Amino acid sequence: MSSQLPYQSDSDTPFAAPGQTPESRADTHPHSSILHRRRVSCALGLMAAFALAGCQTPAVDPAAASTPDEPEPSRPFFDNFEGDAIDTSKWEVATWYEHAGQTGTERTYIEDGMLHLLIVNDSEAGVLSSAIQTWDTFLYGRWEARLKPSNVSGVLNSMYTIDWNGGDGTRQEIDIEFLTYTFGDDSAEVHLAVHAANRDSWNSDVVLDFNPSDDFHVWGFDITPEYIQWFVDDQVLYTYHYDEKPVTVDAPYQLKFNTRSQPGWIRGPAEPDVESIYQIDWIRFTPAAQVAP
Ligand SMILES: [Ca+2]
Repeated sequence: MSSQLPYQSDSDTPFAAPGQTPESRADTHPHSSILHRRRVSCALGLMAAFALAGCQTPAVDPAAASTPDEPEPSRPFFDNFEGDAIDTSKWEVATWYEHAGQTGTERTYIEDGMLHLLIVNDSEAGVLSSAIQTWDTFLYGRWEARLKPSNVSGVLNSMYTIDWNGGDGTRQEIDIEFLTYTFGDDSAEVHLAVHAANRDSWNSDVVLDFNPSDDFHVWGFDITPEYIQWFVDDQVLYTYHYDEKPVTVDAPYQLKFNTRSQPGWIRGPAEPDVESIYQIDWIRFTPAAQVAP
């Protein structure tokens, strides 16, 4: 089931902190070299993606890391969120104000091998939220994350791509968004969307026969030169063909998770002082050419 909704981009709110570029990119940083191969569905399209991407080899020298102008689309990415702290060579942890909430490192942390993103409607301080985004940029390939959204009604938990680039990007964006007010007994919706600056948005609410906050599932999307395909575990949720839709994704982007709240669309804020926790066990990017058939 799908429906057209008003523009609801995860990047639709300006980032207010002076001098900060929240969707910024790093100049140098190390890379994960872990590569996993699984699942399939679009090997031919992904092979084409690889051809278009120029068949670059993965970077192994931090000094050769990407810049905003030179994405390295064949580089894999993986984080299992082990240890005591977020790997800040891979991730920029948000500390700015976005989407009507104040993000902060104290609400963005690792515990029991999971990334935790906490949001609370603090009765004194207002909405205190959290967000994290890759330093690196990516293009065609498969994103997968084993995650479990919060069960607190009135918040949004997201996994999305964004070409922000300090405000100068295309703002092309691919979304998976969990609106927790839709969660019920063995039922829910997941909101899928594609946005870009100066383009109409596309949105779809896919009805699920389970509650995503009951257990961990692997959520993700394939991004190819021809289409985007969202999935949960081995189930395809939607295939978005560019030739039938308003936005084509063709620019490098960062991968971001956040949790936020607002009235209206998200039906927030949540009950005062109730902590909402979004957990992510691991995340992986498999470049197009390395997705197993
Ligand atoms: Ca983990």
